[in-house]
Amino acid sequence: MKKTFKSKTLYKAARSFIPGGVNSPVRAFKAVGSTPFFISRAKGSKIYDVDGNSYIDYVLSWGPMILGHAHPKVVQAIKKAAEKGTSYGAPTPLETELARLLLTIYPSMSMVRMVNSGTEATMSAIRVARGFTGRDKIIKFEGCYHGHADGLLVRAGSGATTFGVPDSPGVPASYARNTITIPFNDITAAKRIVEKEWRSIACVILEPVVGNIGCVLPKPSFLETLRTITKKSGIVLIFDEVMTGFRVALGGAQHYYGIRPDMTCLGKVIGGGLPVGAYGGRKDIMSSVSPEGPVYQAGTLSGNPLAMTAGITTINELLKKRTYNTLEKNSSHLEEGLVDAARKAGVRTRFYRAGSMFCTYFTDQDVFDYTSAKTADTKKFARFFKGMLEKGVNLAPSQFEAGFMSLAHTSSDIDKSIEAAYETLKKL
Ligand code: HOZ
Repeated sequence: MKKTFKSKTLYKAARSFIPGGVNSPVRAFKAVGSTPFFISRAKGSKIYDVDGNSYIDYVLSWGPMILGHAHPKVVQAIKKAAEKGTSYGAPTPLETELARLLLTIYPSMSMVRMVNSGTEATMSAIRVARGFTGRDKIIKFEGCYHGHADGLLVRAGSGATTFGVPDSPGVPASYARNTITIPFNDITAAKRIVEKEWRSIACVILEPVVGNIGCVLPKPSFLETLRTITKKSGIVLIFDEVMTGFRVALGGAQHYYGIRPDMTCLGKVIGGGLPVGAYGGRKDIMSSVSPEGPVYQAGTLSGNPLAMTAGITTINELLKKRTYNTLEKNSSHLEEGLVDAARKAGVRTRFYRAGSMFCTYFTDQDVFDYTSAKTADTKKFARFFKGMLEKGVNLAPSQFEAGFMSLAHTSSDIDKSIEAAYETLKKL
């Protein structure tokens, strides 16, 4: 058994001061009937806890550490930037440089605004879509999680699904009324609602691959048809690529599936592990953002020099040759191993992967939306999670979160993880 004394003591102390002892719900390990380990440091593919245990990490800060933890170039760049000051609340050339990189890699965006998190990106994008169209309603899909803004916590994924509160108390009914939810991949329902209500619908927002109920892939033509019907009715199509950006492909799911959304939300990776989000899109839409246009959105820490530096350095590393071949090689290695381990151990699972994000569901049914994701046996998942942790492999502590691969994972890390999975699955 791993030592956990220090983590347990720290968790107890944290609970006296912080709700649930954590600053974001899923990381409390409640969904897997356990308590969290407290981190002392992380490097490359590994994360280390205060009790001296090390883990091969597939959480990667929920996605952004695509180069691996504490990448030397990113660390060096942040150190140098910090010496010049940590925040100015005034423009810097770094913001333009990161914006230029993003617009080159995501050509659907002609302009982009930096914010501090994915939540800020999606809530701002929706406000802009509403301001631009003069319409109030939005369409979102069940299980898609777009951060915790009011009106988006309706049938939401991530912690909201994990803890069984997809509709959070505290969200006024009047807000939620403007959010129409549809099952993911249900194009018939989307068509029906758009046909009936398009005059009042500002935008359709979705995670093109749903990372917040595991890893749910779009059915063929789902995204294309959404694109066609939204275009026809002047509805702004927003791709929330906070998870899928730089993960499904360098150019995100929009590049992979060949769809040009009107607006895109990014986060995680573009801050190289520091708090950043961004939203951008068509020039006519983005021109409505203040001070160019009337839609207000602001932030002192937006475009923060440390975050911009970490983002630029990370993206420049990702732009190097063969990066995505390596990510694909690592990810398919893990996929083959995990699928094989489950088969050999006689445990029924469904495995899904989009680029370097993935999920093993403990179900024998195909997973294509929220309802089918919920067929997964969460108790079995919890046993799997704990077994893996005990063997030094860190997965997200919920059946309804994606796993992530990094460039720092070695073949030996992956083989060890597959072996750990087989040993754990055998005993489930
Ligand atoms: N909801 C986040 C992932 N989908 C988890 C954030 C965190 O706990 O850091």
